[in-house]
Amino acid sequence: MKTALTIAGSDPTGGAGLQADLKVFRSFNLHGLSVVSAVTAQNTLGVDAVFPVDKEIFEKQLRILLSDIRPDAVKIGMLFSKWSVDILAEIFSDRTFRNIVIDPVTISSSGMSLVDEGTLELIRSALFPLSRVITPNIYEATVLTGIMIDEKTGMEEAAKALKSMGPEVVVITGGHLEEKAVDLYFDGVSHYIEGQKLKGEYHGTGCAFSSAVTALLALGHSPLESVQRAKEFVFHAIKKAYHPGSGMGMLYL
Ligand code: PXL
Repeated sequence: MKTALTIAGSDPTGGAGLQADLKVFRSFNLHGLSVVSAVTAQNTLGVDAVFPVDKEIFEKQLRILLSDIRPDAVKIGMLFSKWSVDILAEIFSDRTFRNIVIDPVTISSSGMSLVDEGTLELIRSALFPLSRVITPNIYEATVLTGIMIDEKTGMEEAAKALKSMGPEVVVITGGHLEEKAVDLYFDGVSHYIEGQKLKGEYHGTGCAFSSAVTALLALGHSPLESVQRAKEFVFHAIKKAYHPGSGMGMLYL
């Protein structure tokens, strides 16, 4: 069985973070591995608190796991602390891990910051060059590039700037054009991936998308095919979403 690793925060609701990633990996028939970077306290109404794990706990989990199992793909989600980026940069610096997907998480849907000051900049400079695919949403792409994204031209300009930071492929999610959901896949050439827009507020769509891309890369698909299929997976997961709490809906993963 192929394996995929998520390095991410814990979300007790199971809607985002490593719990969601593991469910997605299982949906694609992979064995999921997980290393926790931070523990959040949250419910479907929002994130209440973020507790990064100690440096030693983070590093030990990774080194012991990787000394035994070599994942076919790795997803990097929420990393709160700058030192966690340094540890990952060192571990992955030998470039023997090709399928690294980075979801540059910044804030929760409810507006809580999920990164310490300076962490995102460090992810950009130290981890983007080691990655195969990065999956910022429009907001994250704006923060990372300083480019205002209001329409297609802004999205392409930001994608070019992000690609120059080192990843093989940039996917900017969450665009809207004429009532359609439009993501931009950029590997030097732009491919627009259109989908139907669905109403409602759902938790963890970014996590589910990036972990589905990771799963599909682990299975040997090309980045473009992985992104197209991941988008379809999330669309169906949203269509079958449900509400276990009084706040945001949970995807059917
Ligand atoms: O969706 C971003 C995200 C990632 N990781 C964790 C989260 C959230 C959003 O709440 O809680 C652990």
